[in-house]
Amino acid sequence: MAEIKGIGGLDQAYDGSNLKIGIIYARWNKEIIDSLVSGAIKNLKKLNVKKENILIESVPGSFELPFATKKFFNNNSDLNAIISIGVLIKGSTMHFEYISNAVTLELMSLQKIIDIPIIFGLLTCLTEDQAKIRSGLVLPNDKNHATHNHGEDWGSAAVEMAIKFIYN
Ligand code: DLZ
Repeated sequence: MAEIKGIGGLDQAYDGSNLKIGIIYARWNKEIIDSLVSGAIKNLKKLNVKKENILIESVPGSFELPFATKKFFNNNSDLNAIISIGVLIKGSTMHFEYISNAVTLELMSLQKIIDIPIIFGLLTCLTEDQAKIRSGLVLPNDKNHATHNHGEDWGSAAVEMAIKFIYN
């Protein structure tokens, strides 16, 4: 069985009680998205980010994430980090290849423009099962398959990045 890797333990204890974190997610592949967003919120709260300091917005699909992440920050410039979440699943056209690459590069370079960390919450999967396994969902035909919710790691990464590089 293939191992699903995650962030593992954090390198130190983090207290996110002074942080304001944004989550922006694309609504395609909703079941998987919901699990990832819940995972991110779970770990933000675990690291003491207050509920009222977690701002959440959605967009139709992953293609919209770079533009919307920038506007989200412009409208909430006190955010210390933003987690941009989308789930792209390869279909029978070239959509997946174009969007995966474009969104990744745009989010990467957007960090330099808005000058806060953007946590890369884009799953780029070849099958829906791959995406489910990486969002902590149980596969209907393989209940014993190991899963890992990457959303939880993204929540932790947002707090670590914000504390180390923004709020200190
Ligand atoms: C059109 C499309 C397709 C085929 N697949 C996905 C997907 O797997 N994940 C996702 O987040 N969005 C998908 N979209 C929607 C596009 O990202 C975008 O929302 C629309 O093309 C409108 O700009």
